Formats: sequence, C-alpha cells, structure tokens
Amino acid sequence: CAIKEDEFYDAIDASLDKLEEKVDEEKINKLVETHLKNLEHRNNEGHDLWQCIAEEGDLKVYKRELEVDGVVVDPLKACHTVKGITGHEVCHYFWDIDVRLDWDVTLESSQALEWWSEDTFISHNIIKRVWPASQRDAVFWSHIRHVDGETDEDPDRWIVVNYSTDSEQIPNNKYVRVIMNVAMICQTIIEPPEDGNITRDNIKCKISYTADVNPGGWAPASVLRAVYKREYPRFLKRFTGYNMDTNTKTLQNE
Ligand code: 18C
Repeated sequence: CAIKEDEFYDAIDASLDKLEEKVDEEKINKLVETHLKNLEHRNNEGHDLWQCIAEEGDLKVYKRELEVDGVVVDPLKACHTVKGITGHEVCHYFWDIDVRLDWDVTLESSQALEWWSEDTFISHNIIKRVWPASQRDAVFWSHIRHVDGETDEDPDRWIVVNYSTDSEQIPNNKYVRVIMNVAMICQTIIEPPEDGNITRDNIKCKISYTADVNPGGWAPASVLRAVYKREYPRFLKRFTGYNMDTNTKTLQNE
C-alpha cells in the first residue's frame, strides 16, 4: 500500500543520510589525525626543503615550491608564538564564522551554508579579486576539536581544519574554485608564577598553521607567489593581533 511505500523510501533516505554522515565523520577524523601526525614532522623538517619567506619576531612563514600541471600549489606552513592568549581562544576565532571577516581581509564575503554538527559547518567564501586575474571562491567545511596532549606531560591541543567540499547550493560556475586543506593547531604553554596565581602574563600560545591550496584556473606563478608572500604573513600578523585585541577587551570587561 501507499503508506508502506512511503515508509520504505523514507527508510532508504534515512540510511543514505546516515551513510553520508559516517563518511564525513570518518573523513574529518582522518584529516585531524593526519594534520596532528604531520605537525612534528613539518616542524622538524630541514630548511633545505622549506624556504623561509617571512620572519618577524617569533613568526616564521615557510613555503615549498610545487607546481601541478603548471599551477602553483606551494605548500605553506607557519609557526608563531603569541603571549597572553590561549590555544582555545586562537582556534575559536579561526573557526568562528561570525568573526571571520574581522581578521581575514582577503575575503569579500563568508556565508554559512549548512551545520553538520555543533563543531562543523560548511561555508561559501568569496575571495577578493586580484585584478586582472579572475575572482575566486571556496566552499569548505570547518571543524574545531580539542585533543589531549601526546603524553600526560604534554599540553593539550586545539585544532581547526578547513577542507574543501562541494555544495549543491553553490554551483561551481560563477568564480574560479579554490581547493584547499588548511589546518591551525594550537597549544597553550603555561609558565606558572611562584605565587601560583596564573594570569595572561604567564601564558603563551604556540601556533602552527599549514595551507595546501590549489588556486584553480591559471594565474602567473610569479604574481601568485608575490601575492602569497605578502598576504600570508599579513594574515598571520593581523589574525594574532585580532586575538590579542579581542582578549584584552574581554579581560577589561570582566
Ligand atoms: O586560512 C585563512 N583563512 C581561512 C578562513 O578565512 C580559510 C580560507 C582560505 C582561503 C585561502 C584562499 C587562498 C586562495 C588564493 C587564490 C587567489 C588567487 C589570486 C590570483 C593572483 C594572481 O582557510 C587565511 C588565508 C590567508 C590567505 C592568504 C593568501 C591569499 C591570497 C588571496 C588573494 C586575495 C588578495 C586580496 C587582497 C586584499 C588586500 C586588503
């Protein structure tokens, strides 16, 4: 009868949804695991492989030159240590779409499309145009997670992964689509004072950022590398400055 047929199709839809959820969850877990595993490796890799493109105080930005089919896909990594903020705060601001445009000035807009869970959502991001190249956009999920330290002595970690995906809501035909796998991993280092009263003066955050980006389409390698060399350090300085300003304000208001 008709009711049974409806129920049958609903059951199929439900199990397909479950399957999709499971695939996404597995993929997220795998990526988180890989980023954490690569962290040590990436941090300790020799400078013969990585070229330093910016250094300012504790901030260091490195790239490895790589082209695939004539497109620059240079992997990029950066390390920074910032006093007075926690790993949770830094990762939260990197993940929170409500404040994304406050610090990411390379974006024209950023719109949440779908929430998969309370720690994971998909967004559509339109990147500012670099004239005369075509304008780019990116659709990616953003996931935030708290992870224990490797041993009881090691500080715990916060990680955010931004990873490209497709969305039926945003057809890939208006802009050139950027594909990316970006991660930010943070650890709070506490140096307890003698009186045991921990304040912001006693904490610092060790930040590790990696970006594997395929800009899509075609753009002259030299121009692209020049844009990256200027924009990545600028982003990291602006982003950590944003964290400091926001948290100083929060403390003052408390
Ligand atoms: O990780 C960052 N931001 C995250 C959340 O916002 C997220 C976003 C990543 C988008 C990365 C996009 C890089 C694509 C670049 C392609 C541009 C092609 C231009 C062609 C040039 C010939 O993970 C921070 C990302 C910081 C990225 C820095 C480099 C990006 C360059 C983008 C160009 C736009 C320049 C606009 C200039 C604005 C000046 C005020």
